[in-house]
Amino acid sequence: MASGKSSGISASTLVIIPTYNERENLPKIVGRLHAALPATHVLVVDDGSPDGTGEVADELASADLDKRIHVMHRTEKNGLGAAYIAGFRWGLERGYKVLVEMDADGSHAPEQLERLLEQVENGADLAIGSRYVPGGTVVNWPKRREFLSKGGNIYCRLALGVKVKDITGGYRAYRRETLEALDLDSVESHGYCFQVDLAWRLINQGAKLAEVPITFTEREIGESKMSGNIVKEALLKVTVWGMSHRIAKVRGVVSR
Ligand SMILES: Nc1nc2c(ncn2[C@@H]2O[C@H](COP(=O)(O)OP(=O)(O)OP(=O)(O)O)[C@@H](O)[C@H]2O)c(=O)[nH]1
Ligand SMILES: [Mg+2]
Repeated sequence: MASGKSSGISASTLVIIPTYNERENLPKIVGRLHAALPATHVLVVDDGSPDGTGEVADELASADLDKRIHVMHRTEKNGLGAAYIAGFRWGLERGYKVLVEMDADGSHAPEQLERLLEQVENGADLAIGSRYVPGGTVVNWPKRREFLSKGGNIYCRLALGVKVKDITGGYRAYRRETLEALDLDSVESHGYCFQVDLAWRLINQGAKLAEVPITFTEREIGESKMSGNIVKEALLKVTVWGMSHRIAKVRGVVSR
């Protein structure tokens, strides 16, 4: 049972879990979430997983007498970004006050969600669970994967001139007004880049971002959906955003 003060806000929190082939992971993560914060609602956004994750999600939903689990079935695998946008819309329409991004693979510990919610309660527009602030850690990551993530974050900081340490991190809590202020229709990024895209838009709109340390654990079951294309997309877009911003600054169009 949650003991901290964010157990209040968790009652109006929607945790969005995008899934593609996560049939073994999904029941575990939802179980852990409800053990940690029983009042939170969950929206599983499944892109027609061939392994039957969508059906597993439906079973979880119908077995939950408290009706906290919801499932959105999409027919095409359209990437993490599109799944989250659809999930945000669904949650905003239903009045949730905080919308959370959480992977299904166990990398984001539900037991640490309270830390993120506390930041939102204390005034953050977006709380990012961070691997790279003091206290943040990564467990069981191959060196190559860690290098890619750390390198990507350093590149983002340099190219965009931002201070956020884990701008690619995907464990997040958004205050609903934060998402309402974004033009979600115009977000086209798919993989990691989606996380950078939203944070970058919010920083430029003057939103208040907070990073809280998390323990990120490599998935034990199932396959990663990371690909070369996801890395390329991020590299290209971040470079373009950074350069456009610099040009706008030189022209005096933006001040930051
Ligand atoms: N609905 C949907 N979910 C996706 C898609 N791609 C990835 N996911 C989910 O997004 C979450 C993160 O995907 P992962 O494969 O773990 O990718 P990652 O965490 O970026 O990469 P790793 O660090 O290698 O695990 C998981 O819950 C996936 O099932 C997609 O196209 N559609
Ligand atoms: Mg993962």
